[in-house]
Amino acid sequence: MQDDDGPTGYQAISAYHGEPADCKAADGSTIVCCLHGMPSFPMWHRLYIVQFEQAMASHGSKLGVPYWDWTKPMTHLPELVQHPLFIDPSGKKAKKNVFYSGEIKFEHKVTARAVDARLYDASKKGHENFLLEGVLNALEHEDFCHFEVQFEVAHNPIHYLVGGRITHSMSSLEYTSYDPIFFLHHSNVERQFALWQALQKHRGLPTRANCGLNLFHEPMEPFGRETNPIALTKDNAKPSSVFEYDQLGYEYDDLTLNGMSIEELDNLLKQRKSKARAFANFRLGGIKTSANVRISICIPNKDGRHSDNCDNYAGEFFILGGKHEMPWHFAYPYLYEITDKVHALGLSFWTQITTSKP
Ligand code: CUO
Repeated sequence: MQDDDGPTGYQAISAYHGEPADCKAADGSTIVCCLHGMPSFPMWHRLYIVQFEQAMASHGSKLGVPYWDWTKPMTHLPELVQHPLFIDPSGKKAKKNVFYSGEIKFEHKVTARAVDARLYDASKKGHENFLLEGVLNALEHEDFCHFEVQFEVAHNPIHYLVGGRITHSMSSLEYTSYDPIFFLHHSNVERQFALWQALQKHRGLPTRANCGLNLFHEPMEPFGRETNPIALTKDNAKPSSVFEYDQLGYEYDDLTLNGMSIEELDNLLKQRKSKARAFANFRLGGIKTSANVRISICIPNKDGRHSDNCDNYAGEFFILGGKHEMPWHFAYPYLYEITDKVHALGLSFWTQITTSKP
């Protein structure tokens, strides 16, 4: 597939998500086609994994796209993507590992990674693993639109922390899909969406969206175009067509999170929700770049209006963006949990606190 420069080759499939930009914004500007910062994010990326899997199948693969469950403890990237060469067991010869990097042929570049230690440190912190916490805070939402915002932001750190500050890497919206680890990451993100849908069924609640409905009956680009060689994604290009993924011809071997079954997860989420909690609340919009947002809690002075005490780190989250991104602005708030920090600072939940971005 990497050697094929045709419509089901690696270059063409990677370009569906990123550069060369091939879609138009409402104002006529040219943008990349992937949808971020809006309720169709889960459906666009679901279809994209199907596109990749079908393209692999057209080259003779009988495998599904492997998923990387990054909520589990880890000390390195998945073995599959780690090494530039592997030993072919049949011929005992060293062969190029196609999951190690991807060419970006139109720019004569190759993807690279600069893994940030925070990726591995996260899983050393037990229940404070922010990667797992982010997903739990998404799964607890019982309506699609609030879930979607949390879910999307929870997936951003993997991009940011794997790619680092390298342009042709996972951390750039325009080039992320050229690194093969992207597909392992998004296969898992897709599995998390399926998990939320399974949880919703278990809760007796809808698995479809309750917002953004105007978006859902228009084919997503570029899947809906005549030039798409994969009939399955071309015929199901509308977001409304991809909620039931079994109709797209795949299933998961495992719908657990960090070893927890749907029932166990449901119980854990109920427990978490039964306690008093504090959240920092953000209305996020695109800034045409990726970003690492650090949160500090400011404790107000006696006047209740000013603060000389803002040096209280409360956490961080990540944005994935790029200069050719679609203009976006979440219609629902992003909620970052700061309950433990509020307790640690000895504040009551009734203290008026503010957050600042230093
Ligand atoms: Cu489009 Cu992770 O969302 O790349």
